[in-house]
Amino acid sequence: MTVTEQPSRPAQTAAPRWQPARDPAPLLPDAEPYRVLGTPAAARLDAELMRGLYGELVRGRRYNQQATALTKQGRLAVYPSTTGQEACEIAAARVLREQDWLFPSYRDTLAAVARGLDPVQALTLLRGDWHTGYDPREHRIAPLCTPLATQLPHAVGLAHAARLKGDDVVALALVGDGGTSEGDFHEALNFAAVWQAPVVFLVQNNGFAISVPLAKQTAAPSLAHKGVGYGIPGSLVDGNDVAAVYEVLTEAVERARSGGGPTLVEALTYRIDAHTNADDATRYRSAEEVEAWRAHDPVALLERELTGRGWLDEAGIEAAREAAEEMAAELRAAMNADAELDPADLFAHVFAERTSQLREQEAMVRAELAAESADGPAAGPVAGEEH
Ligand SMILES: Cc1ncc(C[n+]2csc(CCOP(=O)(O)OP(=O)(O)O)c2C)c(N)n1
Ligand SMILES: [Mg+2]
Repeated sequence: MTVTEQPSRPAQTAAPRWQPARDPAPLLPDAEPYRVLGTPAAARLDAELMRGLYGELVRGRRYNQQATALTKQGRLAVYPSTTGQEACEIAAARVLREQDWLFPSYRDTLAAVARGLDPVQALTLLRGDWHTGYDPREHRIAPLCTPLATQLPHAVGLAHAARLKGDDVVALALVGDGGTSEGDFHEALNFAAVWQAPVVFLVQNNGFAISVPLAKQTAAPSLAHKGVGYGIPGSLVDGNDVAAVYEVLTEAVERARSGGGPTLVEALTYRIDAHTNADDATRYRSAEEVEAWRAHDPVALLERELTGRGWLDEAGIEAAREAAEEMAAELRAAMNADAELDPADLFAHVFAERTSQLREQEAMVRAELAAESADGPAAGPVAGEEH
């Protein structure tokens, strides 16, 4: 006797239908990362746009080298380099309009610089000089975010609010592979999808979260697949192919702008340098692995394509290098000047009303500074503080 034949059971009603509300197939990323450079698709590229991106990549590479050198000279406290990841950084900055917002992580000073921020301002936080170092509203660049993935819900909130107000604003948020394991990643993607917020998430999968390789970070088929669970299209792209990243992000930004909702883009790339200057990457990865990725270098990939097509010549390469050298020289000079800092600023911009703990800490710092100074107290009362 089958279960349905049992006489004591009530008449069987039709099982409630629960079907996926949406067909997941269109949300799935392709199996292979999208590429343009070195493929027939490169023939339809805009030569002028690509030459511009090439100049920015060369400048970006030089910026990474210079900032790293500044850590060795004691002029920068810490620098998380994006050497090898320049294509993602540059493309992310370039696909946005002026009114849009960029939400960077600590690694993404280059994206901020490519969006037009003064490199010295971009490095202020990493130099340990001041809070953000720039006015986020002026540049439409959120503060560089050190707590992993917390920039993502902020991006969603800003994008959703702009949409409610009828403002034409897209938010593009950058996050690392490790950041996708954070609760904030989940919350941000879920809200973004439910609200259809105009936001683009760009995961720079550079293979590692400090020393933790991706295989120990996730069992997902790819990070782009994570979008499907939220109802967000996932897209996989070669993160060292600037033409491909530019195209995929442009499409995602346009979709967001036209009311089509969020996109999750996973860019496959590699962190050529250590996590920061304080890290020794040889302890957890092989020289062979690094060399293999050096052979897939974003600057070289584009250079090869452009010179092969006759879109870039030696003079063009030289001009890009000279412009990059000029930027590096300016950055060196600016960073070699000592910043004038008031230690009391540490306490001045944390809360609208200072807490008793902050007041105690401030008094402690003042006392220490006074003790160190032969001339007596180091600083007067802080503006706005009641004494
Ligand atoms: C909430 C939080 N937990 C831990 C850390 C310490 N931490 C700093 S960077 C990092 C690795 C992040 O890796 P990933 O997201 O892949 O970014 P990448 O540094 O590779 O760009 C960790 C664990 C942090 N900053 N914030
Ligand atoms: Mg990483």
